[in-house]
Amino acid sequence: MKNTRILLIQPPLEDFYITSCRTYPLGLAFLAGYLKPHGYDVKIFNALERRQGRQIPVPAEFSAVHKLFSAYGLYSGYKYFGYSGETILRAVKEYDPFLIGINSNCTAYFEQVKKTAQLIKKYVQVPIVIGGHHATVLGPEILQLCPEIDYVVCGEGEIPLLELAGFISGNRSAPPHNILSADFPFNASPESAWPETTPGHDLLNHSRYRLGKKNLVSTAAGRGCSHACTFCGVQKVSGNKMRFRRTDALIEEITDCALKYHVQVINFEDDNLSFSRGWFMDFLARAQEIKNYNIEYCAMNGICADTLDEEIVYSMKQAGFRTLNISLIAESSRLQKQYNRPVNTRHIKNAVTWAKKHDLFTTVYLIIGLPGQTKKEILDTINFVDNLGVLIGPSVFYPVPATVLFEKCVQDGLINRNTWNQFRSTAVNMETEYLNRNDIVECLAKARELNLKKKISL
Ligand code: B12
Ligand code: SF4
Repeated sequence: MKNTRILLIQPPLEDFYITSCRTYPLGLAFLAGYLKPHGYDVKIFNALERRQGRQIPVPAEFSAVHKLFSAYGLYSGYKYFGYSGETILRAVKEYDPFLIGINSNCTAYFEQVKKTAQLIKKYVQVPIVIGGHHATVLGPEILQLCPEIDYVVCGEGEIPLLELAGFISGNRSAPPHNILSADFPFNASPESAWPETTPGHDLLNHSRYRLGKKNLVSTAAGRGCSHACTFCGVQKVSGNKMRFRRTDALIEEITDCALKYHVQVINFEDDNLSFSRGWFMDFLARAQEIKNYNIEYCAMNGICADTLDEEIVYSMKQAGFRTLNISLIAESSRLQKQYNRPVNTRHIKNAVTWAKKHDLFTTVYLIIGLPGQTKKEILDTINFVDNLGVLIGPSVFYPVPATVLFEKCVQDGLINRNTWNQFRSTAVNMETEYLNRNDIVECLAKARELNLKKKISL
């Protein structure tokens, strides 16, 4: 009998921290949800479902920042998160797939993708394909660096992976679209096609994904973002044309999750969930119709505050949202313009006013250490958010390959494009004429301290 098994792997990672409530392998779940009705058996192995980290020695390139973190009481050390290589290898041997897919979204974690591919290929001769943001933007370099990886998918993976599976199993003779490999020339599909599909939540172990005591599922209602913030990599994978799923399908997915897996929290990982007012209001109205399932909604990736109005915020509350996460990035209008941000302080103030009125717990995200940003501008942003009486969500700037800002940082000599494992917040790897590492970590600690005080008084 023909082998129709495809194994999709979320590899382990090494860092100072992990966001344990957001380890749901959503990209892989979407791929599985698309492949299964086409006759393939699919298994998802999420190494990160094992959330406890194992302390490992701090790599030399992070020892300076580690000392700084310790001085400010941030992070408890450098860790390996996820199942071991042996466990991954055992899962591969047991399942015996004809094709293996590995997620490679983050450039900083490519080393673990490479190690996983190398370990598998040492013992099992199965074609390996990777996809995700990192794979999309650095395909040629990846194939050169890691011959154990046979194929690299660029962009959304559903159609290319299905075509590749058909090609490898002999059901298709034409080379698949949007795939780099030594086997065939690159065959770009002009359309960034997303065949609407529902993630394969049935393949995941739902006791592993929790928010507090509640089972959590992540999903996405749409793809793409029509904005073009210069630091953001979203468009490279999903383009700038917003596409939303049918609300019927989404409501069915949510009801299914509630009934079959006792899910009580649905987390949207969309980049622009409220972009279309009509679509969003329709969804919120439909969500109110299924309130008997007691689902709590959240959008941890953030909602664009410029798309909100009081009626939307009220309807979010009515539907089951308890939190509102919005991104300001920087308070200064000069920086907002420089980074092409659609959101300004007026949008944030309005959203916070409505959220308070309708009792949504709000977090405002901001970035510390952007090129061109001064220490005063960071502290002004922190104080602006603090004075609104909401939680501050600080993130240290990390350069994302193939973005406008990344190229500018390389040009200005601020970063080296080849230091892949540095492109993460915790590397704090970019000092500018206005900011050194100490300033950045000091500001991060300041934001944390203000949050702690607020939590005590809330
Ligand atoms: C949700 C999210 C997270 C979640 C984790 C999600 C998870 N469980 O893996 C959290 C919040 C933990 C996270 C953290 C980080 N993230 Co993040 N994250 C995202 C976000 C917003 C959405 C990802 C998602 O689920 N999309 C929805 C699914 C359906 O799409 P997808 O994952 O892209 O999958 C599709 C394709 O990529 C492709 N594909 C994906 N995998 C595979 C595998 C195969 C085999 C194939 C064929 C195809 C394929 O097909 C899928 C379906 O079409 C993206 C931005 C974005 N919109 O892509 C950033 C993004 C992936 N993150 C990014 C980064 C850098 C990080 C951090 C490293 C930043 C930091 N703090 O240093 C941290 C990691 C910190 C840590 N220690 O955990 C960058 C990656 C850029 C890069 N090249 O490095 C992105 C692109 C955001 C950006 N700044 O532009 N992230
Ligand atoms: S609005 Fe958000 S998702 Fe869209 S380009 Fe800007 S940062 Fe990226």
